[in-house]
Amino acid sequence: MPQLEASPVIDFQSEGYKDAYSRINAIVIEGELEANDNYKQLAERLSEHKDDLLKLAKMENRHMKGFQACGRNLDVTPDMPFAKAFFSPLHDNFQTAWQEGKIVTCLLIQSLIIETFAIAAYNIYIPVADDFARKITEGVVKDEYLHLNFGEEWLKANFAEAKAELEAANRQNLPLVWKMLNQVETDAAVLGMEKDALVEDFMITYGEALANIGFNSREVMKLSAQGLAA
Ligand code: Y39
Ligand code: FE
Ligand code: FE
Ligand code: FE
Repeated sequence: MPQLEASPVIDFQSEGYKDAYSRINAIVIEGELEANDNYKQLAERLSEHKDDLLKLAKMENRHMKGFQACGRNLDVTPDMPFAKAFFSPLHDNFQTAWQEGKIVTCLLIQSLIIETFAIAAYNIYIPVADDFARKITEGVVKDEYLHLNFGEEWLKANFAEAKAELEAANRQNLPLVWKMLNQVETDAAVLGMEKDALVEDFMITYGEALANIGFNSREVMKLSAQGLAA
């Protein structure tokens, strides 16, 4: 019987697929590794949430191991130097903010921007993943919503004092996400992940998070589209 909706058959063993996977898989592994570091750092300073944050850090470590297994399962060697360079602008901004004591900026970078990026990427990947990676990714994405929720709750509770810093940090960091997406657009498409779908999922999740924290709808629109056209 013909399929009603044409979904192209993906050859997970083709050289083209594996080449693109070596970069996307590396990005995800590096992202999980850095997320683990970031939550361990946050745990040092947000001492009243230390145990929660260490739990989130542990989850990130588990995610990393799951995605390493996805690469091994396809016989792909992740291109870690590419991934490290890919994350370095956000990584550097997190570390600079940390040194300056800007915890709100650190939370925006990790718990809002990077978590939302992960949620968009994993949601769009799940329907086009191989069976092994799909099961892993389904488990991971549930955790990422918990991580985003941690950031939302903290920032909501501290909204009045955090608002101006959030706006500045958003202006500095959100444009980096759109640049990162442009860098991997071609590889993502090889995996069956369309850029438009990634952008749409990102905007929805990020906008909802900003609204939950306390921004009004005009502010949400302005903040979540920052740097998109660039
Ligand atoms: O909190 C987390 O687990 C986030 C670190 C993981 C980052 C995932 C970054 C995904 C970007 C993939 C881009 C594919 C198009
Ligand atoms: Fe680091
Ligand atoms: Fe994760
Ligand atoms: Fe996470």
